[in-house]
Amino acid sequence: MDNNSRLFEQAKKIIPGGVNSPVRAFAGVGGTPRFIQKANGAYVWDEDQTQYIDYIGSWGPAIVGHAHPEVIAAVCAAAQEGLSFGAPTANEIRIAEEILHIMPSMEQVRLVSSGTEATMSAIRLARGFTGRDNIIKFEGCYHGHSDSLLVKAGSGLLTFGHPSSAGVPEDFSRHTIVLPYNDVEAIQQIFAQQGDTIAGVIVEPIAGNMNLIPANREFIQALRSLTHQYGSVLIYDEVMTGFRVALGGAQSLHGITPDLTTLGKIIGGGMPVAAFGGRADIMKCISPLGSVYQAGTLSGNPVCVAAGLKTLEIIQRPDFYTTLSARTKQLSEGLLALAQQAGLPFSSRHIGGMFGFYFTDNLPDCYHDMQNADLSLFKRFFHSMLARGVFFAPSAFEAGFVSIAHSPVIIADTLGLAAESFTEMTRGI
Ligand code: HOZ
Repeated sequence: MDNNSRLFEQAKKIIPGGVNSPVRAFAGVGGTPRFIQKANGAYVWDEDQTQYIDYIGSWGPAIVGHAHPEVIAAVCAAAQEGLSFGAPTANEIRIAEEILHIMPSMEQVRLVSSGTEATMSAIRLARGFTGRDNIIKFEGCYHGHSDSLLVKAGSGLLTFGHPSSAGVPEDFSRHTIVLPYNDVEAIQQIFAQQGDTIAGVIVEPIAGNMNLIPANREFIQALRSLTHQYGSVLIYDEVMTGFRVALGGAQSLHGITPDLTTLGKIIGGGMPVAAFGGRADIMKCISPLGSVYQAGTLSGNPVCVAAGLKTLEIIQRPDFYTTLSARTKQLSEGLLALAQQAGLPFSSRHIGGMFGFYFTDNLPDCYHDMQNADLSLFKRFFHSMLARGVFFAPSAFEAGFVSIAHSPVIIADTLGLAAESFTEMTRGI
């Protein structure tokens, strides 16, 4: 038995499903999860010493490549000074200043440890600020696993075909109104009916949890103007897209100023850091200034903040995003051309350092459209690429991530292997 299989069997006995986060279990594609031993640049190695070109990138954070020497040095230096103090540090001010500079819609920011904490806190804050209970989210968008947000969600919930979670009392979810993504009429209608009960609207402005579906301009503008009109809080969940689709996130591409923004992944550079922030008048409702409570022993952890600060410094170097986008385009358009040559139903899109592909000819615009993608073709492609040493996300519903360490040669290698996989797949159709 190989090491990955042996470890999976061992893990399943003591960890539910053998994993500490569901999508990792490979349940969406079948087979044995790879247990990762180490990672460097664009590559990861499993416990059988097999090398893979990695397009998961720790689900987004690894934008400068795995184990970037400057990030590792910053982490080691911070660790020498102590791992956690439970008291404020000067570097928390530096990273807050950096974040506010990159995302000017944020006038104040608070650090937390995970995207789930960030979105959960933003929702509580929107409710506390407005004194209203209802929130709106969109079908197929995933905002972490807090109770109010686990309704018709994307990511692992789509992967496993249970879009809402058990264990969420109906009393909680009845305050979550779920609408179709990119549907202007639906949002207009609900605001006309009950706009003055709506505390906030939370949206993935470019959804990365139903692969990669951008919100269209009309939809985004409707969200902004309706939330203004009714005094609701517009929350941009940029945990995935922040510093990823562009330095300033999706809001910089849309030219929209949300009231609150949630961040995660890249701001920790591979360590657990996330944040929520926005308008100062709203942020002032947070404890200790206001009555909305939120706290965390490891919030602003010094070692994690050191990794985040160094990562934010690297991504602001000249040409970082032009290079990253060009590499992502090379991959996404290359895959599309090869799949079309092979006569397979396929579509793909890319924004900044993020890409998505679907085994259907028409690019989906919402959760409903996604049902047309052929999941069995995805599974075959996933395994065929994995066997050739390329690691895509083990779910048809997760976006892919390119890092600055993915050189044009590495991407060309990936495309060469994809050509083999597509040819292999056409034999079985
Ligand atoms: N929720 C993440 C994907 N959108 C998966 C996180 C993980 O398994 O690490």
